Amino acid sequence: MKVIRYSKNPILTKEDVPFEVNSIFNPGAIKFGNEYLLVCRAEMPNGRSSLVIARSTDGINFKVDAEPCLTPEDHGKFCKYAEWGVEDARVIKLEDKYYLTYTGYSKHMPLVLLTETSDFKKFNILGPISEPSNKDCTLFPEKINGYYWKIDRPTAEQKHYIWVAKSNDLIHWGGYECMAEPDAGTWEADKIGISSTPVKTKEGWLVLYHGVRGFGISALYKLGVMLIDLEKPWILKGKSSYPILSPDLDYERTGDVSNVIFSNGWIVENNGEVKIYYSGADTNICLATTTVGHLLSLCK
Ligand code: BMA
Repeated sequence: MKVIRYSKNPILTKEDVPFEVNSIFNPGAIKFGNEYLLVCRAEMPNGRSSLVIARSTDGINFKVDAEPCLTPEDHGKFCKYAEWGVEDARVIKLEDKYYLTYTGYSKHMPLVLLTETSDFKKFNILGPISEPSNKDCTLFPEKINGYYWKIDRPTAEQKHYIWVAKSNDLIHWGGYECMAEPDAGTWEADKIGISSTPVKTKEGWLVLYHGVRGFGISALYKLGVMLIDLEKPWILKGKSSYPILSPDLDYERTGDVSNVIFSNGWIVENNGEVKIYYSGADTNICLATTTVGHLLSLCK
C-alpha cells in the first residue's frame, strides 16, 4: 500500500480549537491507554506557540482540549529559552514514562527542550538538551547498548543535517555522530531533519524525515523515510530516493507557509498499518496512511 491521504483532510483546523488561535499544526502522536493523543502546536494570536492535546478513540476524529498543556510561561526558570514559543513536539514512551522533545524558541534562537509526563496532565520540564541552533529532536523508545539515544538537527554555518548522541540520564549528552546529510541537487538538497519518532523493525529503526529545497524566497518541504541500524544508530542503512508525501493539494499548498508538508508524529499499529499525522502549509492537521512493509521497501 502506498501512502494514501485521508479523504476528509484536514482532520483538524483552527475552527476545532475551543480557544482563539491563528492555527493548529505539527502534532506529535502517541497511543495512551485507549486513546490516540496528538500533542499539537497551537499558534496563539500573538504569534507565539503553545502545545495543546487533541484526543481520539479511532485515530481520525479528534477533540482538542479546552486549554494548552504546555505554554512558554509554564517553563519557569527555563522560560528564557521558550519565551517566543514551544513548537513541534515528538512524543515517545520510554521505560515507564512519556517524553516530549520540542523546540524552545527565544532570542537565543531554537533549541531542544525535554519534558517528562506520566499522565499528560502534569508535565515535569527537564530543560534544554541542546544548545542553539538545534531542533527536530526525537529520543529512541528504548536503550541501545546500555545508553539512551537522541537524534537531532543542529545548524552548522549553512548546514542543516542529522546527528545522533547518547546519554546515561537523558540530561547529559555525548558521543556525537553525524547520521545523515542532504543529497545535493535533489528534493532534500538544502536541509534535512528527523520528523517522526523511530519505530523498531527487524531490519532497522524506521523513521520519517523531512527534506527542504529552497527556491529564492520560498522553500518546498517534503517527507521521506529512513532506515537506521538497530545497534549503531549513527549508521543510515537506507532511505527513500524520492519523497513519500509532497505538497500537492490546496490544503498543503496554501496557508501561513506555502508548499509545506511537515510531520513530527505517527502511530504504527500492531498489524503494520501506519497513521502519519502531518500538516499542510503550517496551517492544519492531516492524516495519511500506509504500511511498515511499504516504507521498508522504499528504503532498500
Ligand atoms: C521548520 C519548522 C516547522 C515548520 C517548517 C515549515 O523549520 O519551523 O515548524 O513547519 O519549518 O515552515
